[in-house]
Amino acid sequence: MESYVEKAGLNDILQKIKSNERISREDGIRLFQSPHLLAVGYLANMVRERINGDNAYFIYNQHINYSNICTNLCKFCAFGKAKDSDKAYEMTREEVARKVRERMDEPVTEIHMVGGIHPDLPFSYYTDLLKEIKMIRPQVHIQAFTCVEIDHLARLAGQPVDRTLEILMAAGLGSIPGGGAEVFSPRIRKLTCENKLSGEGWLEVAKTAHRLGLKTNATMLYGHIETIEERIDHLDALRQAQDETGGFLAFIPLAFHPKNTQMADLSRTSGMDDLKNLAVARCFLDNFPHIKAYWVMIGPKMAQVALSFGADDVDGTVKEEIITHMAGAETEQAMSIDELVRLIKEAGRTPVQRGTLYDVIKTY
Ligand code: V47
Repeated sequence: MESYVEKAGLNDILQKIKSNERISREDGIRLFQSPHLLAVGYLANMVRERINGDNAYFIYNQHINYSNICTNLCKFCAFGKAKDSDKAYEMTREEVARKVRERMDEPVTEIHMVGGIHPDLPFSYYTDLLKEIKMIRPQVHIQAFTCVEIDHLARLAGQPVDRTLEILMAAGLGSIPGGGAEVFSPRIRKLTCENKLSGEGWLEVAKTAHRLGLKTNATMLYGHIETIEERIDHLDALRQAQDETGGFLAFIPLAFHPKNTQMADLSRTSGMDDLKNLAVARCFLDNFPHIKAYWVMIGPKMAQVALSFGADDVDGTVKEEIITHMAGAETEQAMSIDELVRLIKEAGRTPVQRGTLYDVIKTY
């Protein structure tokens, strides 16, 4: 394999990775440009193995999207709707409570809850949702509200972000998911999501959360109009932020789904690109503990293969995923523990059911 890496012209990067030396921006660009997928995967696999051994993680989670009403209306998004759209919805506290109660007989350990930037729900709506969920299911970890929503909630609360987060934590917030990062590049944001919080703003919210002891994830939406350089700049900004705070848990590359979006003329991502994004991220983000292959977006088969290309996590049971399915995902809505365990075992890894903070619940 190492002679193949050498033939692929990546020997210098192999040597850096072997000696645990950080790879540069230019190295990252070369990895993205290389047509030698197996060579890039070999490097990523080395890093994965060093950090996570044989473990491959999954979680028993439930997704709740409390509202799709959004003032940002990003061009890549099929989920967000204007308030007056006939497809707009907004759950009451009782409706969210019903969703939680419906699954009380299942061993859900995490509720993943995100929505849009709603024009007029008050701050109390959000704290009430957290409190309600915790009242019904006190042990559950609530991973909710992207950094973009948190910035919006701070404006609603009329408080700085750190104080807002403290209020949300007191109401039951356990950690923050990785959405809303998209691509930090101002060029991409202007072309695809000009109303959205800036990349710097997103990073500032994440770092503020970390300073308060809240863990967060990070994502990158790839496969639309971004360049390789813009991808690496995004990863570089995340790597620098992680050097500062150490508060990121996982990085999740999100494969762009064009259907029903304002960018519907673009194609879906290729298998090559899906694996490359995971593998390059694993090599570049040497300070991120976990790289997640989100099976909902790339399909369970690709997520399985991804476990040999740098990923050590496949997300979880999910159920009722809306954001990707509105944009044309053909994957199922849910996977069972048995299916996830089989997928991971077949890939030669040890399935580990985890809590949100990667505490081990059960090793299979
Ligand atoms: O922020 C929107 C992206 C994100 C599309 O933290 C799209 O563990 C693809 O962030 N095609 C929400 N992606 C999902 C998300 C997430 C999912 C699973 C786990 C975690 C985690 C985070 O989905 C949005 C946006 O970046 N998105 N539209 C689309 N058409």
